[in-house]
Amino acid sequence: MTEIPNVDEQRRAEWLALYERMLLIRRSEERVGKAAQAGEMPGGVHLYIGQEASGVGACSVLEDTDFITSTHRGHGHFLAKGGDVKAMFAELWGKRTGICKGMGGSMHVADVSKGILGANGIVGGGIAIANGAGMGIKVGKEKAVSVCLFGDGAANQGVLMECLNMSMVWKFPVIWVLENNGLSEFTITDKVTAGEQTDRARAVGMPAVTVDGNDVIAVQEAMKEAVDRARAGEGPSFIECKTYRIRGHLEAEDAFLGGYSYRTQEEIDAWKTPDKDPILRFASRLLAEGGASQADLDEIEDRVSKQVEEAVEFALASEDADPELIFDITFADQRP
Ligand SMILES: Cc1ncc(C[n+]2csc(CCOP(=O)(O)OP(=O)(O)O)c2C)c(N)n1
Repeated sequence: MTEIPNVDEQRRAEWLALYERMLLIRRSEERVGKAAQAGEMPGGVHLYIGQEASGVGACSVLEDTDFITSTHRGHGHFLAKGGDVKAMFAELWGKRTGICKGMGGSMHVADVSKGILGANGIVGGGIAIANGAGMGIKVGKEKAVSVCLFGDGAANQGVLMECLNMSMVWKFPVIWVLENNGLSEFTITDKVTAGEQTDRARAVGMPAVTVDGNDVIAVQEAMKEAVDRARAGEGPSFIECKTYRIRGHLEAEDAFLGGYSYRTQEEIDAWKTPDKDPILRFASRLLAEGGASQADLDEIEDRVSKQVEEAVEFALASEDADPELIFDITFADQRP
């Protein structure tokens, strides 16, 4: 790395690591999108592009012993929490070397050794799982936290109020991280959601904040406070990250919608600009106040590109998943 005088070296290294993690998610998903659009990858994929700062900011203050639950848009969460990129690609391609032996695919990337309790095709499915993990931590008197990453569509599932209430009553160390991207599939959130999301948490007396979800440092700071509170035994917190989904709901969206459009191209383009896109924004900040040079960013770009291409090669060279496994992983001691 290039040496720049008079900079806080520790902060510089931390910020560069945040940048690299966001870029790894972006470049991985661009590659996944390419494969999915070309029909080279099995199954549907929902990309996280545009939301990287929320997941990376949230996971940046967590340890492997802390838990996260994720969504159908889970690749970014998986990588943000330290999931292995090769094992993720192999999973997406349905290979034996995949993180779930190729039996789960895009919507089920999980790695319990890293505290990643799994992506989930059931909207809102992670909410009660995160609450349960929080309960387990509390009962076991551990210092870990459980983080529920969920969307604004999921926030309209009744289970959220049940779990907000329960986590508050019993002071579970749960951090509720709502990634409000303003969309639920092809529906504009404002048309189906009343009131402020944070008021739902405040209704049960839970500390709640709204942050700019495209500002990785703002998310990280809110998370630090919430995690400190949870580890100190002071219970749950709610963080609403305002962000935007740049890609379609799923990669096959155009064919799915058959010409119908729920947003304009101008709206999408506005979120790709250097003052909105979480990665471009953070690159500017790194150069202006983080002590990074363009050479540092270029070096990261090279490293990430190589990592992604190696992951693709690894996945493509791996053997297909073993269909026989279905009997072992679906039912306990039950073979037809
Ligand atoms: C229980 C359930 N209902 C409906 C669906 C279909 N569905 C898939 S994604 C989605 C929208 C989710 O919106 P949000 O939680 O905001 O997440 P985002 O897609 O914006 O990341 C819906 C309704 C589903 N998968 N599961």
